[in-house]
Amino acid sequence: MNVYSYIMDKLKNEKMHMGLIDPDEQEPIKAGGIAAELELAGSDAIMVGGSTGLDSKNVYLTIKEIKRKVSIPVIIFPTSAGSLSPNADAIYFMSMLNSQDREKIIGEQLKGAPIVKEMGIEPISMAYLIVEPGMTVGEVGNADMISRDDISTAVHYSLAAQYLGMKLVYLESGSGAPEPVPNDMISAVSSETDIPLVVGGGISDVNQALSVAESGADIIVTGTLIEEAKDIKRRIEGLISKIKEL
Ligand code: 1GP
Repeated sequence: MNVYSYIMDKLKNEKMHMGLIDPDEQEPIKAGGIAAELELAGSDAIMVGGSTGLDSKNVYLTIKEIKRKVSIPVIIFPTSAGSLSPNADAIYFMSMLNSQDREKIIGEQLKGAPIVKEMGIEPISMAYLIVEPGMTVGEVGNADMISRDDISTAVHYSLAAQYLGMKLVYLESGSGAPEPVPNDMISAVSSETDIPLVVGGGISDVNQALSVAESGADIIVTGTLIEEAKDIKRRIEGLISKIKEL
């Protein structure tokens, strides 16, 4: 399966939801169960990743269990070149463009590129932009965070990503952020750029997901909401069906 084509084909007709599973948060077998509920709820792909150092064996075992349970694509959302695994369908080959560390912009990618080639995983080039408050990923990534009212900087980074040939742009306010990326920033980036816009961080209910999607996000990512849900399918299926009605 070519995951990029799958994403682009789906986006012709509807918005997408991707559920984020952090391999450090549960045993692989449980991650498989969570993924199965997400697929039943209508999620379009499973992203596997976290903000802090992940052990590649754990990533491998988690993806193995997830793939046993679902047919939707499993995409690595990498922390570093050390957290890659050959059994994923694709990897977001991403650069934190607003990091102050060369390592996060091109260093990990330099280490990861030959591993991705060797493993034969499909790379999907993505700009990763950290918006305040940024939470753990903003800190770990030493991001020169985009202020919540600095819409033009968000647009300029996103345009630069497009002109560099990146396939997706991800506006990230950080896992567990008290609020998602502001709606006016999402709508400005969406209207000024031509590549699909992924938005995540702090989306904790249907209304927030809906306003993020209505503002112009093409792909909505939720992680904490899934981790905290008692009944994942019930909690997520309404959210997914609402964004797909747009
Ligand atoms: C983190 O954007 C994702 O990289 C998801 O954030 O955990 O707040 O849903 P949440």
